[in-house]
Amino acid sequence: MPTLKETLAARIPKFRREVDDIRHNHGEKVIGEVTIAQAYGGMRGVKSMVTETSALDPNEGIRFRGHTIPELQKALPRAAEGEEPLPEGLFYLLLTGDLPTEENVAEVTAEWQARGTLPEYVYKVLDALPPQTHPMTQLSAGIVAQQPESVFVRRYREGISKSEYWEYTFEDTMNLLARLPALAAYIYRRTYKGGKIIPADPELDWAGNFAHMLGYDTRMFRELMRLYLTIHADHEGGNVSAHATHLVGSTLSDVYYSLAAGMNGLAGPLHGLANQEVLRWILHVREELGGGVPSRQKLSSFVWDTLNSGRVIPGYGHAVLRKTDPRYMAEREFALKHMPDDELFRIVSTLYEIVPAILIEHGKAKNPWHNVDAHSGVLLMHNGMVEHDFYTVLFGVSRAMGVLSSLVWDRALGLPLERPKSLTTEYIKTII
Ligand code: AMX
Repeated sequence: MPTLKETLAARIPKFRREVDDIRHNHGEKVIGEVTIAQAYGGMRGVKSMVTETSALDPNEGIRFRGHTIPELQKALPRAAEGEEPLPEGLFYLLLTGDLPTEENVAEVTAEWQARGTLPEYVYKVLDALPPQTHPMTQLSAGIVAQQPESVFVRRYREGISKSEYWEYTFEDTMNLLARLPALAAYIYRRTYKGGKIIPADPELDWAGNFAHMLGYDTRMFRELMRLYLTIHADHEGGNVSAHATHLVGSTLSDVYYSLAAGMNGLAGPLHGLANQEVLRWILHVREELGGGVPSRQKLSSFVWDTLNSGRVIPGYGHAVLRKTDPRYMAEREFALKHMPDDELFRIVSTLYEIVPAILIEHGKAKNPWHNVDAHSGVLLMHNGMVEHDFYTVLFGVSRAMGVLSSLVWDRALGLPLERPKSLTTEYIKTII
């Protein structure tokens, strides 16, 4: 069986030729136009970059290399004890475009186990931060602190050909992904559990071992991590964490600098931090309505009160999606299977039934449907992980797989420094 790196090495020259041909022979073809509204408005919908690993359809949701989440739940290899896909399999798919076999996945698991030890000095860097430092700050610091490990930087200094860049970016990617669970678990343990490290279990898969190092040794939590880390991995190229990683990477900054940039973007409340905001709102709903599972009627008036006071309903709406997020549905199915009677899940479930109709009647949100963040928090709460500030770190560990797979391809295709043109309002006034 060819290794993951050999499979990639075989794919790259052919795809490089295809892309070179497209750029050379069709480079002048127009793929879109940009309006003043888009230039001021966060570049929404501007077609201006290429990302191979996944594509987001407004109605259907995410497809990873052409496959939907329900398809992958069936097609990706699973752990012996479980039913959820192994994230190593998704990583193999994102990187190569091929659905992996059990052996392909076992190779990634073994590689990540072998490379998974966090350098001692990273613990010291984290220990120098006050314990109340936000977990996302610690994640970013812990990633960038490992930058001296970069194989790419060492080889670049020695002088390598451009065609080899991807190989050392791949090595850095494998090392960093292998160590992320140990880093994230230490952040959790030092922030919330007195700093006692739980050593890795070499018998477990990447997500199962992560659950173990976090201190959650139940089958349900291992399964939750396998699902969670699979479905949050990628959301095409324009979202902030993907775009920031790609942008910084385009300067030939190594994966440590690039991923830290992506994680700094994920830390914003309009991006990865939304999941903790949603959970806060649901807990607030429960408290305000006197505890337990409030009736549909009570929840309905609470939702209207929130809207009438000029606030948004967290967990609903999306910049691109126009239907229920399939990641939400995967999480809902997990809850229905494992924790149907959980009180917070029942609140989420009632909101699932009543909020879209209310938002449609309210008439503002372009997408009245549920997004992924409406659900993830209650799954973690049910399993005893009550520290909301940590949730975005889990998102980050997963997202690293997608954005770093893309960075390997950026290097493989020799994509150039990113440098769009900005305009001044003075200039805009001259053209209106
Ligand atoms: N509740 C109430 N009003 C909403 C709404 C919601 N959930 N979602 C959108 N709207 C309102 C907007 O505030 C806006 O009002 P305005 O015209 O008075 O400014 C109007 O509907 C049009 O907005 P939009 O084009 O539908 O949304 P957007 O692309 O500008 O923003 C998003 C998308 C996700 C920020 C927005 O839907 C929102 O704030 N949702 C709630 C927060 C949330 O769930 N965030 C997580 C998003 C998922 C993720 O990326 N992690």
